This record gives sequence, structure tokens and C-alpha cells, in this order.
Amino acid sequence: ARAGTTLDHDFYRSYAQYIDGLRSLRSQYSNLMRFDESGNSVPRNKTIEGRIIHFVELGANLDSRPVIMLEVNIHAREWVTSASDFYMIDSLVSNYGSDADATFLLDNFHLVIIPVANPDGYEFSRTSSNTRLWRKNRRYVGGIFSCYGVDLNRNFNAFWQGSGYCTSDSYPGTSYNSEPETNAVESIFRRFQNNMVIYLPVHCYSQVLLLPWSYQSTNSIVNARHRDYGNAMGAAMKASSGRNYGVGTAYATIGYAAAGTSGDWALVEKQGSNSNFISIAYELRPAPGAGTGGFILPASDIVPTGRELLASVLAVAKRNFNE
Ligand code: ING
Ligand code: ZN
Repeated sequence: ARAGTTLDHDFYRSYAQYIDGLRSLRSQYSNLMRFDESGNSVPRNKTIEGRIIHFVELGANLDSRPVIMLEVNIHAREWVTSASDFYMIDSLVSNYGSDADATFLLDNFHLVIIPVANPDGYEFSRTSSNTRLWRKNRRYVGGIFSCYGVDLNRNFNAFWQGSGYCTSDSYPGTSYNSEPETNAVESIFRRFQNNMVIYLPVHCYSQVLLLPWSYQSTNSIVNARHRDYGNAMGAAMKASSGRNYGVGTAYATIGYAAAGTSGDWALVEKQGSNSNFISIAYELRPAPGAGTGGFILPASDIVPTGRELLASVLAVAKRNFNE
């Protein structure tokens, strides 16, 4: 039912090509999509290299529906996250009115999506095979190692831990919020915060769904509700493709805790006003293990991964709608 899309999804686009694609979808589906190319609606949203961190909104009833926010590709090398998310965007607007699920989602929810949260890093990872596995942004940190890059998913103001050298792939920066990308994500979040019910950072790889908290390895406050949402997402992804997605904390599933993540930050931001807020991070395809390709996933995986992503977003939306 959801096979049809308006654009092609058999290759990995550059950041500029994603923006072109969004512009073209907007021109055809202006009733379902809002996309301010100027970026002027959000303060402090330019990267170190001067790119605008764009966001796009989907929905037939924008501003009057609960917000589900997706933050995608904050880690440069995780190409399948933005590619599968772009498939999802296209599929939703292309099938609105003909597919019951797409229609349900766009009628009843307001999706806010950052399609590439780290465009400088993403473009750097596209430069050559030597840079393909770049993870961080492109901050020049300097020091005796003259090194580059802050791990943006360690730079948020939630249990932030300042440690390590900038040679590390998870270098958290000199302080929380030191990076423009972190500020942009926060600004976009705050713009929609009042109506937001679910926050979904999208990473790869490992095929798991990460429940809060990320920052600690023990005594994690995983309530039953979060686990129910995670299980619903995993079941929907399994139904979509047959692939298994594990559900649990970062420490329990991928083996390490992570401080200063966006998902923990979003939860802290919302906890006072809405204790029902859901924050679950994805690790998309492939499964871990030798020979799976890791971050280098063939473009033929984009559409099936996009279907898994869409199925899981639909699952959380339905669950929220029926609460
Ligand atoms: N993994 C994530 C990382 O930032 C993660 C895992 C995501 C942990 C969200 C906690 C919260 O290390 C990858 N592959 O980036
Ligand atoms: Zn990641």
C-alpha cells in the first residue's frame, strides 16, 4: 500500500540534494508540509561551515496536533538515517488520502523533523573513503593533536561529562552546548516543545531501540510506559521486514552508557511539564556483527529501512492517540 513515492530512494543524497528534494515535495504537497528554507524562524541555527540546520514539518493540521519530533543524522557517518527518513517523508506525503496509515498520521499528528542535524560532518564523510567513518561535527579544537570534532550526542545539557581528548570519537566539547548544532537542535525543540509528546533521535547501527536513561549504566529509570512504546516500535519494525529490533537501555543493549545525549536532554526538558513524555533513540540497520557492513550500508537498504522507520513512527502515534 505504501510502495509509491514521488522521488527516488535508491541512492544517498548530499545535504544540498536533500534540501532540493524537500523543496520539490513542498511544491507538490504544500497542504501537508511546511519548510522554511531561509531558516529564519530559528535563532542560532548555522553550522561552523555556515550551513543552515533545516527542519521540516508534516501534517494536514499543523499547530493543532501533538508533535512527534525526529532528530536525524547527528552523527556524520550514519547515512542510512537521513536516507530512510527522507523516504518516510516522501512516502507519507505521497500516500496521504490513499493510504489509511499515512492519512491517520498526517491528520492527527504534527511531525517535526531535522533531516540532517550534522550537515558539516555529513558532507565531510562524503568527501572520500578516508573520511567516510567520520562521526563528529567539524569544530577545530586544536591542542597538541590539532584535532577536529565534537561528538554532538555528548554535547547536550543533561548529565554532561567533560572528559577525554578531542582525538576521541565521543569527545563531548569544552562545555555543554558549545556547538552550534546542539543549539540548533535545542532551538527547534523549544519552538515545538509545548505540544511535543514524543522525541526520537535516529542513529545507526545495531537494530535496537534505546530507552532512557542513556547516561547511566545502573538504576536506569525505565518506566513501564517507555518499555511499552519501545516494544510497540520493535514489533512494528519486525512486522514490516522480519528484522529483529532489540529494546532496552543503551547500556543493556549496546554495552555502554552515554552522557550529554539529546534524548536524555529532551526528557529532562519535558519532565517537569509532562511526565508522560516519550524519548526513545533508534539504532537502525544493520544488526551488529562481522560482515554486516556497519555504517556502510548498500543503498538498496534505504527503502526497507525507511519502511521500518515509518512503521515504528506509526506505532508510537497510534499508541499515543489511543491513550
Ligand atoms: N550510537 C549512539 C551514541 O551516541 C546512543 C547510541 C544514542 C546512546 C542515543 C544514547 C542515546 O553513541 C551511535 N551509533 O551513535
Ligand atoms: Zn549515532
